Amino acid sequence: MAEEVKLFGMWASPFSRRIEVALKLKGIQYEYIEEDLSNKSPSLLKYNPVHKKIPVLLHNGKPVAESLVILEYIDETWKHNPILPADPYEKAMARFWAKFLDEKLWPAAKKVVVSKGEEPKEVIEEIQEHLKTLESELKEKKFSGGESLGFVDIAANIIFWLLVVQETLGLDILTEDKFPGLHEWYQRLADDAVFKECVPRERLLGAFKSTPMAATSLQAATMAEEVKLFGTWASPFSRRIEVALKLKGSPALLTYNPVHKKIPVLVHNGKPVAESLVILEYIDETWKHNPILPTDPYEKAMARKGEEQKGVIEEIQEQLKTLESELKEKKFFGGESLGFVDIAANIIVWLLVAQEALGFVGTFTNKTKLPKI
Ligand SMILES: N[C@@H](CCC(=O)N[C@@H](CS)C(=O)NCC(=O)O)C(=O)O
Repeated sequence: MAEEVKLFGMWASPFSRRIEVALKLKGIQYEYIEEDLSNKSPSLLKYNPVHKKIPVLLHNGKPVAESLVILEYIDETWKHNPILPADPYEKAMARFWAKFLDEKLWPAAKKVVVSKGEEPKEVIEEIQEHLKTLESELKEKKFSGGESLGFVDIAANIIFWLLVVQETLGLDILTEDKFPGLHEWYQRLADDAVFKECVPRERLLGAFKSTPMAATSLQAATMAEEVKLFGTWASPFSRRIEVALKLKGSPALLTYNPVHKKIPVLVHNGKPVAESLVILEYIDETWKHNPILPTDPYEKAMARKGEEQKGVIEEIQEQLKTLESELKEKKFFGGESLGFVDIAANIIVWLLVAQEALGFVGTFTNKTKLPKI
């Protein structure tokens, strides 16, 4: 049987571009399926029901999700042109730095796009702190597996997205004089033929310059009051904001402009505000009539806490449900004996303790709700 390799991706996503780099480096033929993330295909939802995100690699009918997991899968399946080092310590270090890129640098870089509209000083400092860490690690050695691209180089493609953001917003975050070591390294990456093919710089610049999010970050506050809500009809989070705006009474406050990006985002006089609970408070403080939050500071604190807590509990329950269905009839995640996931799942014990300590016994999980867990 011929091998079947399919990649569900999205052109602008650094995560799906990582997989393309790896497949091209290995010379693996694959079928690429472009996803519309505002209208995800049934296949994507079927193959990545947990995160519902691209990229997903489908290899002979078996789906693998999460870009770093997919990279390792590719490297173990097709062993030529290795991406990860063979030495266990070197390998651990490569995984460590890839994780650093995804868990530290990327979340900070994302914040710059949805920042308050003025120069996002704190966010820039946070990003530069991470870049400094990366630069000093680079001094010690090259990340890459010697002369060819390695795991960390591939994961570090997010740097090119950061460069596009900085160019679009006219910011100086990562420049040659600030980070000469990093500059030299990413120039080397940019010259690599496979890498070049998988960083759609020009297209990203074009798309990014035309998104309302970028435009609103750049534009100065307009004269007339302008309020836009970016949302989707099905999201309870964007519906929250609609309720608040309607409560404040002026239909003119709300100009619909549904963009299926990260939602909800409220744009007031060119300044974007994200996160539904943060937006609710912003609305309440900006238009003070028909208050939403109590005036008493203690009652206000309780209202904030209650909302936050409800959201967190729902999120935990959702994730436990996913785990429960993954466990199925197995004794352990690892089958008959303890495995990798069981060991990682020790955090459930901490959750049970927290549940008891906070007086939430049975809220997160109990015998009837989640019997297998
Ligand atoms: N940790 C994931 C991140 C993937 C990711 O964030 N994918 C985004 C596109 S860049 C996505 O599918 N978003 C859709 C959504 O959040 O609904 C990975 O490494 O694969």
